[in-house]
Amino acid sequence: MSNPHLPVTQTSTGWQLPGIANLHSHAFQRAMAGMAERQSNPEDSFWTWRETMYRFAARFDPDTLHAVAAQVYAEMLEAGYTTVCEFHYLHHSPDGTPYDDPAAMSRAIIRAARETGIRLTLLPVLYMQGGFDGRALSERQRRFGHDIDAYLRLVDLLLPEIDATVNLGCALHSLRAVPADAMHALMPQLPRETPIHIHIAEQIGEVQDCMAVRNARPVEWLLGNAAVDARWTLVHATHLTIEETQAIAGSGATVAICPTTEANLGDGLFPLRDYLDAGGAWGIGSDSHISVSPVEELRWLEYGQRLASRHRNIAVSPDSPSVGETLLRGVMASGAHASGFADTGDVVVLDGNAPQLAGASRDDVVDRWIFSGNRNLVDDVHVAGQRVVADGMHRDRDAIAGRYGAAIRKLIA
Ligand code: NGQ
Ligand code: ZN
Repeated sequence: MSNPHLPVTQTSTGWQLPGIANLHSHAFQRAMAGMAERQSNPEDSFWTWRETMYRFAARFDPDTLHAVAAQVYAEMLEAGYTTVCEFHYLHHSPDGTPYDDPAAMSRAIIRAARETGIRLTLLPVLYMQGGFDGRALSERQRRFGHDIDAYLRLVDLLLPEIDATVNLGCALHSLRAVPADAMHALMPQLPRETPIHIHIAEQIGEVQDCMAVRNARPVEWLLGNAAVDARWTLVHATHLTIEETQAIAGSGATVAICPTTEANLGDGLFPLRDYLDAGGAWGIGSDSHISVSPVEELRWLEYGQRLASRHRNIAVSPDSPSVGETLLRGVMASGAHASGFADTGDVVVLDGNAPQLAGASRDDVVDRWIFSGNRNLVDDVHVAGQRVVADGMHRDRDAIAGRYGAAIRKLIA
């Protein structure tokens, strides 16, 4: 069955699809992908990974951040992502002192996006405390921190950067990191259309701490204390009751699911089937960049559900029996709200000569793309009318990889 709302068309060279939005990225973490896969402690978990990540985060400066962001953005484009929502919290110098230009790290991200040609929604992150109990930022967290006034000054510095391919939103790191009164103080000061992103309910420990301090589960608390609507993107939202699952769907918010990172960090499984039944909006993010591939995110989103339910073909609906099409349609429906970019016209062209797509038709090409093989089939990518990837290669692939290699050697020295 073909669906008129999915703009997949056959061209003379291949299959043209809409560009995909990556709803959640911490660009700097690309530089440590694959470097936290050795056991350091029998109790290794999200929280021990976080310590490793903090040690790594402490080494960045604007130049190394720029080099790493350019690399991961070029990889995203080659994989078919045309927009990235960058959840950016490495704001200050390592000891927490702001740079001479307090927006220096944000500008490094913006420069990487402009050079690579990816559409960027920069989400400067508000990060104020080290946990639900209000404890101070740890030494490693100091470079993330702002009070509300300093945060709003950062936003003011960044507003002039907005143009056709750079947008600005706002992020609250998590309920752990932003006290309730600060959240209430900030909300009325944000422009009305601003996308708002927040990490939420990723770990059981976080749910327990929230219950202990705020007397409610994280999603329950957020929905009860903020005017959550389609402007909001809830990142992860892994640990939900059925009531919370349905309430997010009813709010119009988007859930940014990051299947490969959530698997890598041992987070748990998002209740996809219940959420789809409730009509919820969702998209995908590559988050820690343990993988940079919409194919792998969508494939593992479905596979996680199959493994847990011991059934097949979960992400479907009566009028959309194809898993691949259902997934792609979900991702396309959420991009505009989560990123603030509507009707981009950005396109991705899959290699029409790839064996994986031999004899494909409009009705099965998306399923074949997502579920067969591991060769990247993305040939060309056009963003804002520019061809940024041709024959599978980003236009500056080699120069960007060269600068990335030098940055990594500096970071791990
Ligand atoms: C982050 N990443 O901010 O990079 C987080 C870890 C935290 C993910 N949650 C830190 N995947 O949540 O405190
Ligand atoms: Zn994250």
